[in-house]
Amino acid sequence: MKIFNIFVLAITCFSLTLASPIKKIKRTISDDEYELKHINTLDNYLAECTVLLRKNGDFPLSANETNIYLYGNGIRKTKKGGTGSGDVHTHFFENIEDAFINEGYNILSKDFLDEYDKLYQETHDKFIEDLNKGYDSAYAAMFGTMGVQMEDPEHNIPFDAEGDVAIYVLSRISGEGTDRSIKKGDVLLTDTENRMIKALATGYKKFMLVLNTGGPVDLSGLDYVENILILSQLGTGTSKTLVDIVSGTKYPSGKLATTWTKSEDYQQIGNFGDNYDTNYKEGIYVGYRYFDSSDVDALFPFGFGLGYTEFQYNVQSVELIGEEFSVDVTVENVGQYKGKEVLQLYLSKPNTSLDEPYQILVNFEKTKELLPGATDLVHLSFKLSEFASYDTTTASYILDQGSYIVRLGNSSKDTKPCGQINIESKIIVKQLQNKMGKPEFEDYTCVSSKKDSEEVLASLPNFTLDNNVINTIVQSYNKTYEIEEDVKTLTTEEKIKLVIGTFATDETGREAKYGVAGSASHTAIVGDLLPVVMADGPAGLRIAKDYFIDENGVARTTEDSVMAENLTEEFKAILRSMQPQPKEDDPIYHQYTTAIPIGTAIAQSWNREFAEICGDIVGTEMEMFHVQLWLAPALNIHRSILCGRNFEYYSEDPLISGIMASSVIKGVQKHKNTFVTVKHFAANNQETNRYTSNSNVSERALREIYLKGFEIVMRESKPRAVMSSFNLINEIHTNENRELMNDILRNEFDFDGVIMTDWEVKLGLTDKYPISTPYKVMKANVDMFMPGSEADYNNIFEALESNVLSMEELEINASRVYKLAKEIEN
Ligand SMILES: *[C@@H]1O[C@H](CO)[C@@H](O)[C@H](O)[C@H]1NC(C)=O
Ligand SMILES: *[C@@H]1O[C@H](CO)[C@@H](O)[C@H](O)[C@H]1NC(C)=O
Ligand SMILES: *[C@@H]1O[C@H](CO)[C@@H](O)[C@H](O)[C@H]1NC(C)=O
Ligand SMILES: *[C@@H]1O[C@H](CO)[C@@H](O)[C@H](O)[C@H]1NC(C)=O
Ligand SMILES: *[C@@H]1O[C@H](CO)[C@@H](O)[C@H](O)[C@H]1NC(C)=O
Ligand SMILES: *[C@@H]1O[C@H](CO)[C@@H](O)[C@H](O)[C@H]1NC(C)=O
Ligand SMILES: *[C@@H]1O[C@H](CO)[C@@H](O)[C@H](O)[C@H]1NC(C)=O
Ligand SMILES: *[C@H]1O[C@H](CO)[C@@H](O)[C@H](O)[C@H]1NC(C)=O
Repeated sequence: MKIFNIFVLAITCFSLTLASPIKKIKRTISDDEYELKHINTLDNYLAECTVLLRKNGDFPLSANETNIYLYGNGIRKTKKGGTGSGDVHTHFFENIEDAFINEGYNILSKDFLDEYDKLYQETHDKFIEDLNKGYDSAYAAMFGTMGVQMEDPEHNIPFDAEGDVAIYVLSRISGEGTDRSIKKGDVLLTDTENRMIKALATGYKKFMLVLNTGGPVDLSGLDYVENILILSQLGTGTSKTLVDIVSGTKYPSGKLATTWTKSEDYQQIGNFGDNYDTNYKEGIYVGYRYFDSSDVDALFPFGFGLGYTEFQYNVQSVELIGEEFSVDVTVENVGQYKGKEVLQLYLSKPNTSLDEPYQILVNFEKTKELLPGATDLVHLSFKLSEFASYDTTTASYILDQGSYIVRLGNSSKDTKPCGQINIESKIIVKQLQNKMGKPEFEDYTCVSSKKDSEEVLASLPNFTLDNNVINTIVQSYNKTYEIEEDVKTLTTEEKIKLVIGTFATDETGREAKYGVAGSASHTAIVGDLLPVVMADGPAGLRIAKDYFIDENGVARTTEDSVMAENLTEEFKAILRSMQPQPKEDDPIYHQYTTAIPIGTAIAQSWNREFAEICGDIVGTEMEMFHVQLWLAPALNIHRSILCGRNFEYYSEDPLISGIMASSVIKGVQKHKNTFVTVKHFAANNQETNRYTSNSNVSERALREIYLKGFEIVMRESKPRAVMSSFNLINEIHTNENRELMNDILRNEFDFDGVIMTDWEVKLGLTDKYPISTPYKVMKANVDMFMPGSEADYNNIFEALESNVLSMEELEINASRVYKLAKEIEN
């Protein structure tokens, strides 16, 4: 039953991605200036995304150390990013071995690498065969195998156990559709990896372990490894960046945006990945909020990262003006190498009436590049009201009476008080209404045993907040929406078409004609409106790399879907045979795009300017290829390290997530006619059962952790579209939840753009929760049901006929889509 339904839906989806554009630039592989330009721009920054976890001074290498041994699954199969909709087509990607060779290194471990390749190929062939067994159609296999990862094979391939310099690159990949797991070959090292790393670390004069992964692996028990670098997955420039760091041309200056520690030390207070219900019992104790409060010693804490050099910092002055606290700090490079340091400001709130974590991040700044001996002055500030706590009993954001300690540090484990603010009586910052329902459990609470000594407190600058500087905001929920006059003149058919994605209605792909090969969908072509073309991200702009123009003038991709990557040749051939193929003399055009770093790596740079540059590159390529709406960035929270899609997301902390996403958005939206769709709104923190999963979460945790980043983004960068998530929250589909979409998103966060569902929300077949229904989604004030189908059209039509949905309601939602499309035309 399930398989059958997937089959039907898959066809809609598939035909969409195949048929495509026309009024486009025809590119050949030689038109690569834009790519080279983008690669060079990124090259100046990529090392800032890498995090040096341990160092003993052996790296960077000196110029004469050019003979090196390279080991590990990441040397030839280097990962530039994750799988799924985040995978982009770039044509300049090189693996780590080639990057070292290009920079003049002599690789001494080729025999090993050749043997490993053979083993990998055999293992992979068998993996593909086993994986596809049991599927009776190519479509079912395509969906069923999505994101499933092959475990790295154990082996006994001989290697040189002694030498001068060895680098071991360990890769892991994950992606949409499947979560990671705590097993060897994923979060844990395989026996072979452990054995080889130990031998190399002890047998070589210099050894570095490099992690080419999208998220944490468990590094406990590797105490003998003295140089560890998180290279992460940096897109097109991944491999060259490693070579530049090893040679000293560049230096690492990233810091963790998510805690890396022993797998069993991550909090498991709530559950993860269960069939239907995921209970966020840990409440607000996500990431460092948990580690810092419960005094669990993380191996590598949030905000941690070394450089080749060392820094010292000294507070120059602190002040409280109105409700804004600020601190000026000098940072001096006291080491031997160039570097950049990131300073972080945290706030400890009093637990007068609400339980509070030990501290929360309130701002951060990165220094400019500092030569040895050089100094920079860094200014950090924050407004108290932006970090008020949500009190569910009064449905308000409050700053409680008590003493607030501001801490400055270079990681969440290494913070020192730099100021104290007293609030003499409770302040209600914002009066809201509770909107999101209530789970059956009470959130976990935790009282930290850490205490600041009386001596330290007495020596701190001490301020008292004047309560009058914060005026209580009373939120109203009565925002009204306008209907575009032009929309009223459309036919009912046209209005409905505007609120669903454009599905191919006939074999020539008439409706899809104006899309771009490999794009995700576009808005309806009604009247004189041009379609708004949508394409995936977030690791760059994802469109087809090759296409030809068919006899109807439709651009069609010739390539296999990336989702077909792990199908048997037999299944692949079936899919290919259903796809139009070019005639012999049809020219093939290319649309390569630049792969930017994964979201987590962008966050690790702690560099707003760099995040904006990433967005700028995407925006430039969107303009070039006539894509108007990027289905990114994605800013869900790293609730568990196991979420298969974490690499697309930024952090376990909502502030850095919101700030990084805002910077990316500014970069994209400064281009003409290019806009973003922030996703997945909200509390979408696992891939297992993603269509049926219900996130049971308290209103406080939702607001302080899971909605916070979106709130920041709405305020800072005005994204033009939002995509809802697959999951339910407290048993209601996010896309059918009017409280979430209308009351919170449109009223509280003042969002005026288009809201769309994620693709194929109807795959949510379950006995427990009903699937999303197009007309209910519309009623919740979501504007587009994606990717749309004839059945969706009929569902809305019938709701209108039976007056379950009014024409006015439809017109309001259609107006927003209409407005966006109209803007693009002009
Ligand atoms: C490499 O050069 C350094 C000086 O930069 C020198 O101390 C070292 O002995 C040289 N090593 C080799 C292997 O030649
Ligand atoms: C196919 O399998 C490989 C090896 O496990 C994996 O890296 C890749 O992500 C898979 N591709 C897809 C689309 O799932
Ligand atoms: C606040 O912390 C103290 C210990 O420092 C604890 O006894 C008290 O229960 C906490 N109050 C709340 C509301 O969590
Ligand atoms: C962080 O700062 C402290 C001083 O507060 C210093 O002792 C420590 O070495 C620094 N750590 C890093 C990783 O720079
Ligand atoms: C800071 O000021 C508050 C309010 O004036 C006072 O209660 C507190 O004792 C002072 N703390 C220190 C350490 O001076
Ligand atoms: C909306 O509600 C607020 C109070 O919540 C009220 O002041 C305002 O007049 C209302 N606006 C409309 C258009 O009803
Ligand atoms: C999830 O929360 C709902 C209430 O919103 C409750 O009915 C349901 O039992 C909860 N699920 C679990 C597993 O606790
Ligand atoms: C559209 O928006 C209006 C106004 O918020 C809302 O009442 C309605 O339910 C939405 N749905 C449709 C189909 O118009």
